[in-house]
Amino acid sequence: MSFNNIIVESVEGITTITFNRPKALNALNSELLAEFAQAVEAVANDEAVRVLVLTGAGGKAFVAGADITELAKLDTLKAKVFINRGLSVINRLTELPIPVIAAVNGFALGGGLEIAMACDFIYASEAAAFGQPEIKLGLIPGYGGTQRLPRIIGAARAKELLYTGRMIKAQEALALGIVNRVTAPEALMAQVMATAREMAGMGRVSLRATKQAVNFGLNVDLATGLRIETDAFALCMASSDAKEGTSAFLEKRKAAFKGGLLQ
Ligand code: DAK
Repeated sequence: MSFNNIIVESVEGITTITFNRPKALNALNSELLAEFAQAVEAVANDEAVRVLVLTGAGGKAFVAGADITELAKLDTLKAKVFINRGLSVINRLTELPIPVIAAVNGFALGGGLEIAMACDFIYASEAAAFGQPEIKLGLIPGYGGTQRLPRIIGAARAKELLYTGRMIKAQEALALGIVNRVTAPEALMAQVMATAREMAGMGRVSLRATKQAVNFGLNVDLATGLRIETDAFALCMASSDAKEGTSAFLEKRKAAFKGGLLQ
């Protein structure tokens, strides 16, 4: 597959999608969103992919939001296509059965922050900056910003950022819990890849079950969440990975997870 606005690379089960419109700070236009959706779909259908990483080209931005030039020209019908395309790819990201890491190397604004927040977690470079500036355009976030940001940092802190459109730097994002780790810009991808490799070596079934238990559990009461975890645990026990993981421990060797259910 070849694309005009993204780069897709796979190494040892880790696929990296790089947003690649550096002249427009990787802003999301319709063509980029369509290509991104296609690439995420390919990842979803490829059993060999164990971890997905998202990042931005050009060293200045992850994604500086929706393409404002295009946004300004949308009529109602085109706006609907733009909305659906963006929302469906963001939903697809959260539903992927594998870990997804956002490697934020610069501006993650508007739709860019929303994509990053839909990933499982974010690593950022010291040069990163985050914000939901839609209010300054007379808009509000449209890809989940009013919902995910308060869930991550709390309603009051989220409202301050959403009402002012203020940009925050990586260290503040770290303190707020938006990002898991901040690195020197040149160390970002190595750190991300080290964590990706660590996760890629885990069992596919237990990774998927963990992700689903956390994601579904966040939207329900604790008792229901615990039931979701119990069912997910039972599923793992039926997998060859659980047999391999426990046997490897008892035999004092490294587990070699193959994924898949017991025959
Ligand atoms: N769109 C288009 N072009 C952009 C852009 C963007 N979002 N951000 C930057 N660029 C372009 C600039 O226009 C400039 O192009 P040239 O003038 O060189 O041709 C080039 O990238 C470099 O940018 P600057 O010269 O401005 O660079 P600076 O370092 O001075 O400033 C900046 C960087 C990131 C602070 C600044 O560019 C900026 O404020 N950019 C806009 C950020 C922004 O407001 N982002 C939020 C967009 S709104 C929806 C769902 C979601 C959304 C909408 C609808 N539905 C469900 C309906 C999402 C909305 C958004 O994301």
